[in-house]
Amino acid sequence: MIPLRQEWPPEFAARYRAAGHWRGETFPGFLRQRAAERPEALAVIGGGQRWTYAELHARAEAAAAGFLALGLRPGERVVVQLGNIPEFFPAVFGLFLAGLVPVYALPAHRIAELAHFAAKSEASAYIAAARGTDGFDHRPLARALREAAPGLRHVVIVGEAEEFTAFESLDGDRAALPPDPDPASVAFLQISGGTTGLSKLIPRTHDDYIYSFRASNEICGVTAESVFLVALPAAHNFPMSSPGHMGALYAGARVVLSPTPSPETAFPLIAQERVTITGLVPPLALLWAQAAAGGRHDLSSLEVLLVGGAKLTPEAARRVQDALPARLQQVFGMAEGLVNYTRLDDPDPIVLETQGRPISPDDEVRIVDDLGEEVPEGEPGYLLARGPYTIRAYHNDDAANARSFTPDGFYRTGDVVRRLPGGYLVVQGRAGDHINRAGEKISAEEIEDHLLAHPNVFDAAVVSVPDEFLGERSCAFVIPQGERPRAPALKAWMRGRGIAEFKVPDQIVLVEAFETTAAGKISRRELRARLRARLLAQENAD
Ligand code: OOB
Repeated sequence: MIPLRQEWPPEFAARYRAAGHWRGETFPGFLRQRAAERPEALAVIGGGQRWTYAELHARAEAAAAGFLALGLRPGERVVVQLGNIPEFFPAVFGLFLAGLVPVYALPAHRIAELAHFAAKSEASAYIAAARGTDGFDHRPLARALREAAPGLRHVVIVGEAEEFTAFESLDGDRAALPPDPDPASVAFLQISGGTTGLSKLIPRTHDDYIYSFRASNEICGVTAESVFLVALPAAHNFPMSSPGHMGALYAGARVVLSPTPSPETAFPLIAQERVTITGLVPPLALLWAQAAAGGRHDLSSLEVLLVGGAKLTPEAARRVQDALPARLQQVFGMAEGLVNYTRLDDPDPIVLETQGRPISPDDEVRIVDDLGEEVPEGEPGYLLARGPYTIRAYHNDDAANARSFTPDGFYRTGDVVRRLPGGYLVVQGRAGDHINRAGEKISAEEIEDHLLAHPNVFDAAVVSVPDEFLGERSCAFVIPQGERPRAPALKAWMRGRGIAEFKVPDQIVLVEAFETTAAGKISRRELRARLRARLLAQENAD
């Protein structure tokens, strides 16, 4: 197994420790401590369950002992694909307690993505629910994954497990649990948005990640009295750590799980559980704002609404701020690390028009031009970031590491931003070729690769187009060969490739050829840019 590492140069690590950012805390350690301090306090509410901290800890210990009893060994990686169900927490903390390493898949991922995560992380096990909150049956998917990933020794299923191991049956000897891990070790692998090709794996340490949500709690006002609603998928970095369910559990607060983010599901939960804080992507925030106007549910407990994952325009921000009782807080973050927030006491123009400023005084931000030179304040440039919770490397991907990090350890975010006085950032766009579809990131290259596998596709280029509701949607330009494929059939065929539904192109346009320049062939990036421009010009003309 390729060892998991995330290392900062010793002088940086020493600085982050001396500043009190890294405190030597660990996931198993903090849950145990909360369970000891406030055993009777409610920790997790959802799926008809209400678990106290003591219960959550006991369930996590049973799961941990059960994982070891199956023969899994500390250091092994486990792909976790659980939606917003309470078992997410004993599963994940059970893995932490057993020294196992969760690899967080999203509920929408299918065999193509799962097989990639399993291979890249050398996973030994897969955990899913028999049926997702959307009704999707994960057992056939588990069978396909077993075929695709021969290293996978175990499948654990929440609910009706059929031939697999039932999560509920996990148990074993608590004395077999390993001691708490090294706080500098890798706690889990997050999934990158995948700007180029397939998603990369992001190793995050106990020290760095716990710092990011402990500091987020402070910035977002999360205390033991808070009630955090998980509306977005729990495995995504935003609802996990900004300040997220992990921030909430760290604070000893309550976590409420909404199986879907729709107002119909979430609003009654907010009213019943007196939810104080939650996070949404912009299209959902607008939907909530619209639905709140109906006034059928008491949302008065909502103090803070975080919106991020994709750009919230000032006009949309105002609508959200006006329609909901909560204070709006913009958040601009990335699973690789750097997270920016507008502050709760910032004046309206900052909250409505910027994506916030970094969490930490030790976050270093550089905004540079094509040559890597810093641009003047207020000018747009590429955002580079380095700091106490921003990774220095992806797992097992030399090519991506060479591309994505500067020699002095800054992460190239791929975002184009402007910096205002006070360090506030305004996201202008991005350098890379991905589509940000309502906060879900899609790599153009990955989708083009799938399209090229079709016998009647000669070439394909995938671009983002502005979309009123989604922010951006995907459009695939396809040059046919042989029999002309029809768009619906091509979409259906894409689904058959076993990819997440959000990656299936929203629009398919057949063209005879891609343009070349007088000088000959143009780069893929330039081609995508030209196709996008042509489409927009055409739409405007219509
Ligand atoms: C969050 O994380 P990822 O890893 O899914 O995506 C990161 C990318 C950023 O590089 C940026 O391109 C975009 O998503 N993004 C935003 C944004 N927040 C994220 N673009 C414009 N405005 C924003 N407010 O999406 C994520 C992670 C932690 C907290 C919040 C979001």
